[in-house]
Amino acid sequence: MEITPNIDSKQLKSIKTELARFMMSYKFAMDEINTKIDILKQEFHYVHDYNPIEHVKSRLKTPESIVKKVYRKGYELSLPSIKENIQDIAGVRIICSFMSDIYELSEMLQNQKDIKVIKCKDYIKDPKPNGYKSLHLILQIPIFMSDRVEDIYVEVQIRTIAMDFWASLEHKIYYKYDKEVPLKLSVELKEAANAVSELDEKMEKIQKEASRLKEAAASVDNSQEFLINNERFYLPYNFLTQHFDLSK
Ligand code: 0O2
Repeated sequence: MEITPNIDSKQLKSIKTELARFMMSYKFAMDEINTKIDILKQEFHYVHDYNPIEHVKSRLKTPESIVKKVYRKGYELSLPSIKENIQDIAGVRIICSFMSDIYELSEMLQNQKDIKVIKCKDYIKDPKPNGYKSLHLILQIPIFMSDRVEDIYVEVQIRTIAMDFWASLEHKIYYKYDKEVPLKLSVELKEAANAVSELDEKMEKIQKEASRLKEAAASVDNSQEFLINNERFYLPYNFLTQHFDLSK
């Protein structure tokens, strides 16, 4: 026989408020990281003249899946234990164009003063046995609320479009077979992961070559390209050398 604990409406209301406040702090932390990423994206666009971020996805783990993870990992079921042990309640995934963008963005985030880097798992240099590649960061960020400051964990996954394509498909197959993927499919997925890595390396090379050619072209036509407020324009070098202090 199931025993239903006796909770009166006042207690229920107070539990609801506490849970809502708990989840809200993760939403704020996620929003904060998203804003930081958006600023980096815009700044990167100006400095490097291309957009390194294809898109950003974020999600909050549902209370049900938090509780499932607590049981699966054998942690104590209490809010302080959840706060300390479940570090991916707030998750942000950044999809980049090229592999080098991943490390550049990761550095930019890690160098921000209010961010504390708790863990960095580099599944790109050291892929998972199934071929999974991605850079995972567990960051901690202070959230300033009306009556307190909370340090909140956010998991940031950074990967290329190709890595993301592979991971989404693998994730679907993994759940389709209820986590018991037939050997033949695992082998094929591993081969696909190798093809993804080759593609990423090739795209990186093409990108480097394209920027080299662009720089060479700019030096031949004696002008420098500028991108300000999304408008591109060219100024001759002799104008720049005459009118700007280049000794700085
Ligand atoms: P969801 O819905 O994406 O959040 P832990 O997080 O503590 O359970 P671990 O192994 O330390 O376990 O975490 P890790 O390696 O940082 O991976 C956590 C997340 O990375 C997963 O979240 C996935 O999003 C992604 N991930 C890790 N390995 C794989 C993989 O082999 N294939 C795919 N497609 N994704 C992977 P969740 O919790 O599984 O789910």
